[in-house]
Amino acid sequence: MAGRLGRGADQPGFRVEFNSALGPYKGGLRFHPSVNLGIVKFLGFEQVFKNALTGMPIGGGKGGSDFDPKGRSDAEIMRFCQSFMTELYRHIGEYTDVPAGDIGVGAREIGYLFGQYKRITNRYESGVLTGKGLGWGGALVRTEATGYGAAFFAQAMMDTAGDSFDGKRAVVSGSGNVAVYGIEKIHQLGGMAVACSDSSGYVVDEKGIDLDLLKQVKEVERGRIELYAERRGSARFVAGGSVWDVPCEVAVPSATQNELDGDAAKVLAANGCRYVVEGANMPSTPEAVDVFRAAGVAFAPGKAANAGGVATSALEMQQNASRDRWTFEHSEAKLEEIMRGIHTRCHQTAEEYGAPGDLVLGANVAGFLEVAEAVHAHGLI
Ligand code: NDP
Ligand code: 8G0
Repeated sequence: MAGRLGRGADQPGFRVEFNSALGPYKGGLRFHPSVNLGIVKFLGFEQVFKNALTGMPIGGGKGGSDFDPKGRSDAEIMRFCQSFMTELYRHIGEYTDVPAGDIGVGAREIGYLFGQYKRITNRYESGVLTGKGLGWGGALVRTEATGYGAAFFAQAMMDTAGDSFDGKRAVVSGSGNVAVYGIEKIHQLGGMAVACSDSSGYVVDEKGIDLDLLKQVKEVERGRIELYAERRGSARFVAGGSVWDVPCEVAVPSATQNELDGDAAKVLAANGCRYVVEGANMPSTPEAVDVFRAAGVAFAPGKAANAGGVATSALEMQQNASRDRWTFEHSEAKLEEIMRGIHTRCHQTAEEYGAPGDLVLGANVAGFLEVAEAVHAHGLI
């Protein structure tokens, strides 16, 4: 089901409820000028199989608007979130459809959306949204989960290859939620991220990205990535260009769809890249995936590698339902276990279906079978 939200044709909003065989529709809301119904549908479709791979009871959906939050004041953001929820509230609920953030929608926006839902419905329904603030129903590790999860997934790939993160150079595109916490966990696991980006260009820092500075620039000041290079002697900023020109052994595309094309993939492979782990949703074009396959670069599709975010949202739902709060350590251990489980499942399914090492096939087959079996069990519609 696709819904068109918002008054007036100038600011459309969407929620695509794709499949609820395994649980309530679940997936993020994106505010970005590129958003249209086609993009929301593809993201919702992918979400169905990703959510199945997590092993958690969640169906798949996605939503958003072409509203551009860049340069808007807090008050403008709040008013847009309130308008959006004034239409969306009738479609969602703890047992129906549970949105969260995505590009352009973080903890601030989830707060405004939750406040409006509560105002309209007169219900404190914690489980209606995930990614909530820690003081009012949010879960520890949800903020870090997607980036941390992608790094755990990369580590599982390396373990299988008898390899490790030790001393490896990584390039992580984007500098938003997924990128920042991907870099944090890569550093904790012994790797070194040397470049990241935003839509204006990229920075290269041969001493390794300084995370405190990156968080200050992107999370606190909501500034452009160029500011990072201005404040850090070892870094330089490249306006425009491709972050994939920076040599690395591990590439973690964590910005947006189609950001890594066939040409970029050839450059990465020629520079010795050995692992590509998608933090974003479908950042690699089909041509890029073909290049990686031909060059023997290990490749993890987003529906497996970035599933830690939505899996931790399901953990948030679990904590809300039981009115419980778990510690950071407990939640992170669960996340690592889930990511290792997804890797094992994709790896084993690929072997079982005659394509050893092909995590794209493994993820698609394993996710599809789980959903198809549930749809079948529920009878014809
Ligand atoms: P954020 O909004 O926090 O950050 C997005 C980053 O990507 C920013 O640095 C942004 O740069 C850059 N970016 C976005 N669109 C473009 C574009 N068209 N061209 C170039 N750069 C772009 O989003 P997230 O980190 O949450 O999401 C990143 C990706 O990860 C998305 O594909 C999302 O769907 C996916 N994902 C997110 C999850 C989560 O839990 N947050 C879970 C699973 C997947 P700028 O600020 O200049 O626009
Ligand atoms: O928590 C979520 O439902 C969520 C939020 C943002 C992105 C995603 C995703 O898996 O792409 C999920």
